[in-house]
Amino acid sequence: MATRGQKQSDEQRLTELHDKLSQSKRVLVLTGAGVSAESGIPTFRGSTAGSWRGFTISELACPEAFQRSPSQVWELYHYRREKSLAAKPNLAHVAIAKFEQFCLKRGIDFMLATQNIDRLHQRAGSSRVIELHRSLFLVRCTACDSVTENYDSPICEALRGRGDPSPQADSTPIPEDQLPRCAGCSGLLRPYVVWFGEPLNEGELSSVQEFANMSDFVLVVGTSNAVYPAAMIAPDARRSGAQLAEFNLDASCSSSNDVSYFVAGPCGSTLPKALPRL
Ligand code: BJW
Ligand code: ZN
Repeated sequence: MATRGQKQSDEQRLTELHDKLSQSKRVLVLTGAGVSAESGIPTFRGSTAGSWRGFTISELACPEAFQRSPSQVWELYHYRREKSLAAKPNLAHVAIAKFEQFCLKRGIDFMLATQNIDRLHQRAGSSRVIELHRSLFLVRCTACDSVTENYDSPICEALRGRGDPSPQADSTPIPEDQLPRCAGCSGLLRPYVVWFGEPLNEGELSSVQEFANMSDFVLVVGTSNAVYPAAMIAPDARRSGAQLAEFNLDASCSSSNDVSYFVAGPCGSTLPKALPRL
């Protein structure tokens, strides 16, 4: 437990960070699953991790799993789509959106890059979000490759009521012709997220890397920084001269051993104190 003296110095550090951010010229915010944890969306790793039928994310978020069982992978993503649609942005998403407005007004270059696929940043009012791992609400046809946005709930009738995360849930495979299909060619659709072994959008990734490497500050929020290439962004920026400020429940998953500010605690409470707003 923090002593009174330590609490005071934590507050002083937050005020110092707040002042430095208002004087910055360029700031990148990089977020991960922890930013949505207070909206009720489970993380993949750490104390807030959720589990879907006992699988780890790397067992299901890969092309091989979709090839083996498109029904199982669609159940997982249907469950996560419905959960995200029902969730509301929390105080952390709002603080980031307000900070963007502040930066715009003050002439500070601002970029938000997220590993999240839930679109809660956009719903909180962030205007331009780079979605490094794309989105739950994009689908791609496995036959004609067309990519479309899709917010249908459920995405197809056969998935209605399916996707229960409990290991005892009904896992009878849904026939492929009843899974989400392409409106153009009737091919099987897949969730258009970045799975393990798949490349991120090269142009977007390099624009984030370039921006990070020229930033005064990189704010690393709610990520275990365990998944590449996103995990390289903050340490590379640090080597290029950016200061890092990290917001996480747990100090052990730091993005670099050279973090200027480590702000421990739920980011829905810490970010509103650290980020300037109008
Ligand atoms: C709070 C909080 C609160 C909680 N407040 N904090 C180099 C070295 C080793 C391996 C590799 C490498 N390069 C590539 C690899 C392989 C692989 C990889 O990184 N593996 C690692 C596991 C080692 N990477 C890839 O395969 C990537 N592709 C690639 O590199 O392609 C190369 C290529 C080039 C050319 C041709 C072909 C290929 C793709 C990675 C895609 C990962 N996608 C996933 C799943 C898909 C989307 C989805 O279904 O969601 O994305 S994995 C999963 O992890 C998801 C997340 O976006 C990602 C990151 O997780 P994140 O956001 O950090 O969440 P958590 O849960 O890990 O952490 C949450 C944190 O929040 C915790 O620290 C908590 O403490 C904290 N927290 N509540 C503040 N309230
Ligand atoms: Zn098609």
